[in-house]
Amino acid sequence: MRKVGGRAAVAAGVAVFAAVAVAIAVPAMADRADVRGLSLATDVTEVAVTPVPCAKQGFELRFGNTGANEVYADAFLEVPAPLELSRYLVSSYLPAGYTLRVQISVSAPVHTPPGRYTITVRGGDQRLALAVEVGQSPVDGTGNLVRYMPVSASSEHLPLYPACGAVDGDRDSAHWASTTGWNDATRGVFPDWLLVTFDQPRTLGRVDLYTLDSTRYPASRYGLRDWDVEARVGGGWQRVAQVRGNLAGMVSSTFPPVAATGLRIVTLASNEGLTYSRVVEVEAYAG
Ligand SMILES: [Ca+2]
Repeated sequence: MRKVGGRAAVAAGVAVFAAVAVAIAVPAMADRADVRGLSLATDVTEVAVTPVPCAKQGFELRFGNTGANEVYADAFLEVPAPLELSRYLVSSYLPAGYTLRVQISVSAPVHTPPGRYTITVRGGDQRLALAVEVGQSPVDGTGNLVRYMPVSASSEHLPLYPACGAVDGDRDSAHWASTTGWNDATRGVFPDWLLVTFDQPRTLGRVDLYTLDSTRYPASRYGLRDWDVEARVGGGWQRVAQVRGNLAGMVSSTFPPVAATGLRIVTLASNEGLTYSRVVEVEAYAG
């Protein structure tokens, strides 16, 4: 089980409240007085999870204070690996009678064993269990080797431009700014990188990169200009292709096939005065 420690409540009001609690001899629970009257609930009784990057799935946590006094309270969330949650701690001031609503996303990497898992949430003396049903991993039928694979980046401009948007199967630049493409978060700073990790060595011979290119945002202004394509071979990175001076929306790089455990796009310059790296989709094929 993943365990994530939370910070202790440190607000002065809590300290005073705790002192009162000790004075009236509530045994060994300094925050006991604060947690009475907390409530935990979710908007669904089960979360269905498809094990792919960027899948939009989760639940709403409702963390309430049904007591008569305001409190500072923590809710701790746990989920068994390899599942992941967008948050493991919800820490908030809760006025009397107030219910905080927080959206929690649930994700699982490709090849997570299908089946039932349980998310547990603890808040004060309350405990809640939420069932998660992980479905079968999808299979790509197009030969695209990076589809559904784990992806990360040097930085991400969140929430609208996550790295996983670059391998979600959507090449359409008209969908830009809706999580279907990656944009880094270090304006004016290069290089940036986008990394795909394979579950086993894959033979790579071609990489297609779709940079931002729409009527509103033409590649000649907003697209990537210079980048390297790198393959991880035998534990080290090899540059297998380089692109310079690009003005097009898509560039297909072909190279002698290599058995790779990873693919990395190292971005060196964009056409818009070196501001951001923008990748709508990356695809990789055997040849
Ligand atoms: Ca995409």
